[in-house]
Amino acid sequence: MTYKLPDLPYAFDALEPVIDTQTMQIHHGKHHNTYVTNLNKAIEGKSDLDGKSVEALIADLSKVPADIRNVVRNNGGGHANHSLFWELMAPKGKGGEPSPDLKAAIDRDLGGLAKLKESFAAAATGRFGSGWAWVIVGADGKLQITSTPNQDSPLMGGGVVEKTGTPILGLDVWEHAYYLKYQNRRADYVTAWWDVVNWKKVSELYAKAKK
Ligand code: MN3
Repeated sequence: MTYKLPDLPYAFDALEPVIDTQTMQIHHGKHHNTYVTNLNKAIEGKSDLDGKSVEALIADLSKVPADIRNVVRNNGGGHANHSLFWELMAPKGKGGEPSPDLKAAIDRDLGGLAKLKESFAAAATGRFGSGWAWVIVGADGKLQITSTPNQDSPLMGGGVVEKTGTPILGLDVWEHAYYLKYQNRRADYVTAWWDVVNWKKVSELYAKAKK
């Protein structure tokens, strides 16, 4: 099986003015595509890994042969993270609101939506260098905020990441995700990003993950 670059669920300019067209084109067509290409190259001829979804592949890296483990960690992580990221966004005004169920969980576990945004921003701006900020559903069914370096995913078990769980919201804080428009102002990008969050999708992911 080979992994494929998914189409964006909207046009390249659909997230303007929060995320500019050129950033979306380069981010999807070059950066994400490179992760897919490198992942396919790495697993070529490894029949043991055949047919695994990228999420299953990265969830247990101990099953990946040692000589390609880091390549799969970086590029499989990159493919999984970006495939999710595109789905988590929608044009301004189209993303809806958290479902009543998700809203209740946010209130219960994270102190409400305003506090979630504050803690998430702290995770996103506090991540030194490149990485991601996340809201995950932990093994106990509770929401948690975390961040990962590089292309690590909260799906990576076995002590690879600080907190393992199912990601339901994630923000790419690599410079390639925002530099053309925001330059060094990562905090402004994080604040603006809430306008394009697809809460309908986040709510769906929460409903699936909490089971
Ligand atoms: Mn990226």
